[in-house]
Amino acid sequence: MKVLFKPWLLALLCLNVLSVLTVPTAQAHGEKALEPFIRMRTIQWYDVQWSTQKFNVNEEVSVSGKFHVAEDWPISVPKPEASFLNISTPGPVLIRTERYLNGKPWTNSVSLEPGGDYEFKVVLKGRLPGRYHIHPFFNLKDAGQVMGPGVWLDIGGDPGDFRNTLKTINGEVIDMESFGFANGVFWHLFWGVLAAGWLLWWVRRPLFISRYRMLDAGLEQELITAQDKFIAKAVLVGVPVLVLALNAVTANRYPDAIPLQAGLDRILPLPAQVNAGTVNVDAIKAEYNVAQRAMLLQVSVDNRSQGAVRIGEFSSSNVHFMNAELADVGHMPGKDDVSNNGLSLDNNTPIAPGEQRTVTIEVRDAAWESEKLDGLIKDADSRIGGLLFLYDDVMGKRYISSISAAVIPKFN
Ligand SMILES: [Cu+2]
Repeated sequence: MKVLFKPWLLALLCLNVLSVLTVPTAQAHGEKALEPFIRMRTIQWYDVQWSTQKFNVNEEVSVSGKFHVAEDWPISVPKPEASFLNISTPGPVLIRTERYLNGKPWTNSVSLEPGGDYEFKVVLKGRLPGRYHIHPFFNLKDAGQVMGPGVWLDIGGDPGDFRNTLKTINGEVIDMESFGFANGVFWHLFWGVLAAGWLLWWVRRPLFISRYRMLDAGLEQELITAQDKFIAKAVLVGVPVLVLALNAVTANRYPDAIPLQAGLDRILPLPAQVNAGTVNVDAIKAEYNVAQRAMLLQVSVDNRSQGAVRIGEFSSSNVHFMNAELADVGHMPGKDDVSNNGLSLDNNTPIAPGEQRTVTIEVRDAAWESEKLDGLIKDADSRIGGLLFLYDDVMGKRYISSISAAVIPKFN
């Protein structure tokens, strides 16, 4: 075989390699695709952290954190009456072994209460080695997925070492990686062959046009033979009988089985925070300056706590805007998508106990654009939502307020 040198092919190849090399390391996989008002005003994640980001196959890792369910839940998003916390992974690289909500074992979906705070923990086990981008996320029934903060996990080791055995209620130890595999393959093939055979039985004969002509000629009696009718009757009776018989065989063989659960777990939100009512924050208005990529939030802070508080952070859609003035006190967020020093106040003096102050917060950062949060002003629901973190450094306390306000865009 003669190999021809094709310059255009080489050029194409170079271009390809170049595009791979120059691709930015940040990867998007849909977390920014959801409308900003859903990302900002449904599940508000905070304090999310991983026990480790480097581990081996078979080793356990846990992700824990909290989330607030926004009071100002968007009107167009169905209420979180059935919600499931899951982990987004590129394929079966981890297995989930345990999951908790507010310290309680959590198997099914749960109904979340707007205004409530919850604490979660998910335990996972490494299955396939590699470097993966992983998020905890919520599946909200009829609304879709709301992503939590993402991290990179490095799983080392040998995939052959992976063990996933468990003990059944009868005391039998089974390997979950292969248990029932042959059985599953057999039944898929069995029904597949039966269905394909039934189709072929009809398809092998002349099809639409010729049958239509016969119908037109009044020969419909000849379209279906006595043999066709016999086979149809055999299938009609045989399939249900087979299903019922095999079901009886299975039930007999595994008498102690727990059915797949389809109910809802009932887990109430954490008791109202001790700080509730001690520092009240009310958002008055919000203005977004498109050219400056700056959100101006006017909030009224009513400090009824015992100590002076300072605004340290505004967090929305897993973006943490930190008050640069407070960076020294070490309120750094967890390993989240973005964190920065984009927050500044018109008055940085601590808000004294008993003081009621209207504060203008400027959150100026390219993240509004890069995280596609500025799409808010083009939405039919232009309301911003997020968590405002206030700190009492003397008492070592943190107060969290979920705020929301309608956003007025400014174009100059
Ligand atoms: Cu991600």
